[in-house]
Amino acid sequence: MRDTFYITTPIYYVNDIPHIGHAYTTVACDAMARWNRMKGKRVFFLTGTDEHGEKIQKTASLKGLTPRQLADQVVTNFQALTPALTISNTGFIRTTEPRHYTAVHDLFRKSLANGDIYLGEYEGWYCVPDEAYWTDLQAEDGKCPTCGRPVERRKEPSYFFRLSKYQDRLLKFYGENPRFIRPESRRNEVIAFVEGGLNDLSVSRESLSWGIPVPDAPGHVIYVWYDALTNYLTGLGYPGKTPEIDAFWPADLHMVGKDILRFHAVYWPAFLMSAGLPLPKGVFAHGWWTVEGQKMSKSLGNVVDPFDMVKKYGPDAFRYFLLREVSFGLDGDFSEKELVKRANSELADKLGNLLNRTLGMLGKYFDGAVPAPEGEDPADAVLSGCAGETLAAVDRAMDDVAFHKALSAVIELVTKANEYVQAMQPWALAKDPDKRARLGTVLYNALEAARVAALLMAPFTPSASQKMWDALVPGGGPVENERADQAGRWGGLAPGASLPKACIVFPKIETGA
Ligand code: ME8
Repeated sequence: MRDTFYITTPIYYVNDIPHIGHAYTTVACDAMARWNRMKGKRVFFLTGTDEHGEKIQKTASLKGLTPRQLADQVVTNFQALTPALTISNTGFIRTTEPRHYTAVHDLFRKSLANGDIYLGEYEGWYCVPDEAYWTDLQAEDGKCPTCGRPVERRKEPSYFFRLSKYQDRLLKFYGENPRFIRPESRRNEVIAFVEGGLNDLSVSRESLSWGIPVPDAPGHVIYVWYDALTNYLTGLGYPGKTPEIDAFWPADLHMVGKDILRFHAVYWPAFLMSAGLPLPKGVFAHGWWTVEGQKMSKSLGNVVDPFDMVKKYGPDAFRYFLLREVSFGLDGDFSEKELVKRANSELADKLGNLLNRTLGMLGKYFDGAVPAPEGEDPADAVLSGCAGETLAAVDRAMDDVAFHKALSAVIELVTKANEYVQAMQPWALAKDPDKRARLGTVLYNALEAARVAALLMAPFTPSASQKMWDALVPGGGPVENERADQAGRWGGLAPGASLPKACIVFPKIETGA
């Protein structure tokens, strides 16, 4: 098995500030990146901004700015989003960087040279917000089939990519790589789309100046999606023969929203095939959030600002909600009320409470010193068995990009641990000096379950997990440096260690209700 993992977010348009959709993809990638590091892999995690194209040019001119001024202003919000959400990305790419021009030119030239890109004339429809081309049939009512907004008629000389030539090769590739497009339902949609026939794709614009020039063709700029997709290579130093390209290409996972799957699962592999480059191993399309049951839109004024959420609830609760609330891949509804409910009932009442109350008892009965466990009652074996199963369940879930399943498995372990404490009644054991060894074992087991939970939560709630880790493993250093399979094994809590008498990681959120 390759010991590296390359994961990417889409690069975000700089025509507007970040919203929950951006936070969602980035947080999902971060959890995946962190988990793979905890599996001992070397991870490259790329995010960044998509700065060319008609949409950016239009927004800039409305604001009286040049596109570059707009990009330079807005990019700072996306750059600030990563620390705000405790994102562990290793690269950040802007498509206006010179290194990106080099990569796009190289890729484009390869397809020009082999005849896969040719000059023709484009006539059809264009959706500016989606930066997508449509045929008469696709845009039959004058609306974009993806977003429903009006399309514009276009007729201009254009370079085309011979997408039609790749139809069979793409279908063969999907057939041979059933995990390339996930989830399954989306895979079927893409296959049906490709089976329906592929037209050659316009990959340049003459009526636009804000883009990467077509090599040796003054007046033409490269289509923003051709430019944008190439970022995944630029981020590793392509076309240079860098150590990163060697170690990390092809990408393991391009995480995208469902609306931009076609670009990643059809166009991108075709561009790569044409250039003779290895194809990514997977594209996962996640669903969309509505907000309090309504479509999120500026006109409705219900756009969720991730900075706001972090300010109000902290990054851990926000991240937790995003990945816990919906089956990853399906659509979901965002509501602050539900966020607070989940954070209080699962993070504060279950996980936080397990840790804090057990530390409290350890302080009271053992002055904070971890006792050595003695013997194993059936109830102890059930709990340690459950921890082992949880580790395996999280591993499986992450392999399936099913964050909700990973988190519900951890919460299940915590629930079992709380029930164990309730059933063992350490406060009653403490009254009987003959039961001191048993009391020690019970507290050990409860704390050990909290330790395993803290470890397994680290990809999702990194700051809180670190606090829990510091409390349970004094001097243990960064939890993210741990190997899940080793540190997750039952019995890692060190007897004799001196632990704090309290640790509140998830304070209950007051609703005022
Ligand atoms: O599409 N819920 O950038 P972008 C969930 N530049 N996700 C949402 C969402 C919602 N309500 N609204 C948007 C682009 N998204 C291109 C990508 S990649 C080579 C180029 C998601 O800033 C959307 O699905 O418009 C997409 O994955 C992401 O936000 C970025 O959108």
